[in-house]
Amino acid sequence: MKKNISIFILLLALFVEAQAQKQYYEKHVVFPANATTEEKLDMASRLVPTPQQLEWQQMELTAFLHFGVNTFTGREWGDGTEDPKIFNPTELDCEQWVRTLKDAGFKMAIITAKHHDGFCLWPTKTTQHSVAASPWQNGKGDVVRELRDACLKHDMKFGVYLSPWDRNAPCYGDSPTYNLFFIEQLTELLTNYGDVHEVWFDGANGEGPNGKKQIYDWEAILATIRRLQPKAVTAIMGDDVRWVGNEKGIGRETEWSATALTPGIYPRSGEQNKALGIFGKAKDLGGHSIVARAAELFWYPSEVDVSIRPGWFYHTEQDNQVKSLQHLVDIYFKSVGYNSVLLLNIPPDRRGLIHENDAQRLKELSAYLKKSFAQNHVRKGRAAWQAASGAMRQYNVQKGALVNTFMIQEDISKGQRIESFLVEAYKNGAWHYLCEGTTVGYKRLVRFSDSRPERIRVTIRSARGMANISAVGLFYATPLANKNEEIQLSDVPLDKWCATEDSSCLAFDGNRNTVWRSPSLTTLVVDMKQKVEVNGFSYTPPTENDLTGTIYKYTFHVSLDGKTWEKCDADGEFSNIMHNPTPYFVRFGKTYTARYFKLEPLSEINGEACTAIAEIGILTNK
Ligand code: FUL
Repeated sequence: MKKNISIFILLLALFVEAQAQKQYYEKHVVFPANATTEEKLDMASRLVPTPQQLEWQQMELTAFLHFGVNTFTGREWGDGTEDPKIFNPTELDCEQWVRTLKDAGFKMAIITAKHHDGFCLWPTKTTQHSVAASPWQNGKGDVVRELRDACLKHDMKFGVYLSPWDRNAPCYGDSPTYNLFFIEQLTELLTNYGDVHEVWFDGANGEGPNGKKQIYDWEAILATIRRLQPKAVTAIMGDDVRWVGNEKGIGRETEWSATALTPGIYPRSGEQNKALGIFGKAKDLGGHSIVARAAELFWYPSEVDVSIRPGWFYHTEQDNQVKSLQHLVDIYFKSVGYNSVLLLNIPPDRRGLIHENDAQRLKELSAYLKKSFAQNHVRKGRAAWQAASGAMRQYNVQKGALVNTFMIQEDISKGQRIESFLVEAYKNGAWHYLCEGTTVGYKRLVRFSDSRPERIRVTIRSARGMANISAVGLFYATPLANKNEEIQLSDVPLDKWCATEDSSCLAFDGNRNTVWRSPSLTTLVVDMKQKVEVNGFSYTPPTENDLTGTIYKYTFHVSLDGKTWEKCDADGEFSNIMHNPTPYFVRFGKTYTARYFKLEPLSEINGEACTAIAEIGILTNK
């Protein structure tokens, strides 16, 4: 009898334990009004991804394909006035895109079905501004379909970027009408092309205070996606995938997928995020103090989007500016290795192909990653480990193995729980510090200098409840030399140049790290001291930290005598410069003979009255 009671109690205890373990919150959790910080952290530890968010995270490498009228105009943001006839790729081959990506280890391709210019890469019924009005395949072509078919054939997941901001649609800004128009476009994309795995809406709207103001009906837009493609994740202006906060390819070392950041599309987001003092670019989105003050949490993991080139669209002059292998590897460690998914943009060229230079770099990247992660030198690194704060586990290491990279993964289907960890190596009879880190999540990679440990021990310094560690690893990633991606910003030597007001001007000292600043919107006038054939210029904004003064709209003028000026035929806008502060190369429609030039800022990125120029250069070569 006594024995039976003990068995019963044991079973009951196991049952209660199992129930407690099982109580997970999928994607969203609301804290009871009187919850203590401990209770909140416990609930936070049981917040888990939806099945599609989990599948998305496991992809690690995804690709963006920016393609459209900008590919043919050389712009980054089209203004919607482009003639659809300019869209005419000569050798478009979506299979080449997908094969290139697949061989490089990418699991999904996301196409800009419509960028801000409003030009649609599929023959939509909603507007004339589409491939149907282009000479490509006599107006019978459909880029979205071709990519879709190639993805199906090569077993690649497929996603669409549909820009909410539309500079072509006449109804943009007439909110109810445009919402219907946008939902109709979305409906076409989500019904006619099979499974869509990610829908990407970006938040850009550069029209500013005097432009058209559109109030989006996010609820109806999201409901459309849930109805038509329930398995798709919605990104950025969505609530499944969060923008990391920059376009440089750099994630956060401390990255909580379980975050207090309310997705921007929820009407309550402004108020809630402000009350918590957090925003998309904030450093900490889910630490103790934030959870303590939050009323709800979201499983809202980070996606790192960055282009393999300086621009998002293909520009011939950037053929030699494809990011170096070293740079891409660094991006990999700071995205995938920082609990994020990497969304790397590889823009097809005017032929409609991934350019040889980009394809070559992708090959190098995949060879490097394959080689680096081919062999886990930790023995039994895949054995599951449940660890509370303070728990420690020793691992044997393959004899004599040289390592410089530590990997640790949590089984996030049971939540993200680790707050910090320490790794030590046993060598020559003693334990030595090897590396440490904060959050883990799906995957955390930490690099350290070369070592040959006999054993390692991993300590979970702090966890929210019981962490579920699914893998621990040690690898060797060959260090790569820092390859200079320095680019030529001016075809005309700068040494004789003179600014009319300031002869030692930092705007043309050949150093991108020094910035010429003015406390007003100031026109920079330069005497090049020689006559040159000018067909463009480059503008480099301050690229680090303080972007204040970055020019958004401008005019550019040239002169032979410094008195009579001619306005050059230029875009007048450094599109997307706020999020992508890299050198901008502007080519004019014609060549001007000039000795003087002036750059007149019309507006600053945040509407401030100040100017900053890190470098300015003159382009002469076609
Ligand atoms: C930004 C856009 O403005 C860029 O052109 C690009 O599409 C990038 C991925 O998102 O917000």
